[in-house]
Amino acid sequence: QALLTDLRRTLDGDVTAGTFEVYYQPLVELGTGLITGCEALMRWRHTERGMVRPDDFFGLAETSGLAGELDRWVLGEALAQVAAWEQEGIGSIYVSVNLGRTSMLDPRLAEATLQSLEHAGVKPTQLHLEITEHDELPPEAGALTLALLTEAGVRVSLDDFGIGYTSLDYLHRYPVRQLKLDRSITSNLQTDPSSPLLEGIVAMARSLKVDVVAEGIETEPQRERLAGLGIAYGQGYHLCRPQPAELMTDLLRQAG
Ligand code: G
Ligand code: G
Ligand code: MN
Ligand code: NA
Repeated sequence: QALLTDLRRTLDGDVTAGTFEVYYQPLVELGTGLITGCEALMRWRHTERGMVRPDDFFGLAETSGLAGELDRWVLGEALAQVAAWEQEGIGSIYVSVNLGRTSMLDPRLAEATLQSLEHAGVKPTQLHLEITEHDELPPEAGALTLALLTEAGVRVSLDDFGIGYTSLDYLHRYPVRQLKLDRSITSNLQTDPSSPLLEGIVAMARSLKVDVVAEGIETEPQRERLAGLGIAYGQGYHLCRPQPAELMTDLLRQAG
């Protein structure tokens, strides 16, 4: 398949096939507007097709065995970026990196991640790893790895919370420190003025001592409602779109 060949070539550094980039989207404290972290989102600039989004190549990467390498590349990039921001003194923020299915199953993930942190000179507390529900993931997959990483100070974030079947199960399987409410929950706010579900999630998160991030905030009324419900953090186009690293750096300079 042509796309797979190009993916491989890009990974091997063949720029005639394409290049990978990391975009950054801030995680914002809803009460103050302060940027507390940034999510690293992979982009593939394909020579002929232009910008290809992860949804259009990550599936292929997972089935062809390239996904682990992609995740590791993003991790290295993101940690180097955080180290550069730290060095410039423009804020002590964390970076949130998505883990795919392959990475969750990788027995060397803990070791490799700690090595990357050390190599970049970044404190483990400045790294969040976003995990999400995957089909047929063995119940113990990643549990030991994530426990080891948590022990070292890395934080685990449960992505796409509220749409899967096993979200609640994941909460006790893994040492989760942060819940990211799926953006469908945020968009339902518009049509559903009462929010017993959200109130319940906030109460649960409080008793579990995990932070809550609302994803997909696209309007000011949504931001206000979510903040009013006691949700501390948010992410979404209304707060800030995913940005190339240089633009993110400018934003952080202005904010600081
Ligand atoms: O950035 P965008 O909204 O197009 O991302 C689409 C999906 O791709 C999201 O579910 C996101 O979590 C995922 N994604 C983005 N970057 C990475 C990455 O580096 N690794 C993995 N595994 N998934 C990613
Ligand atoms: O699955 P995950 O939560 O990692 O997905 C992140 C994806 O959500 C990224 O592709 C990002 O581009 C997208 N995204 C971020 N903010 C918004 C938003 O406000 N609205 C929509 N529709 N997508 C968003
Ligand atoms: Mn995510
Ligand atoms: Na999500």
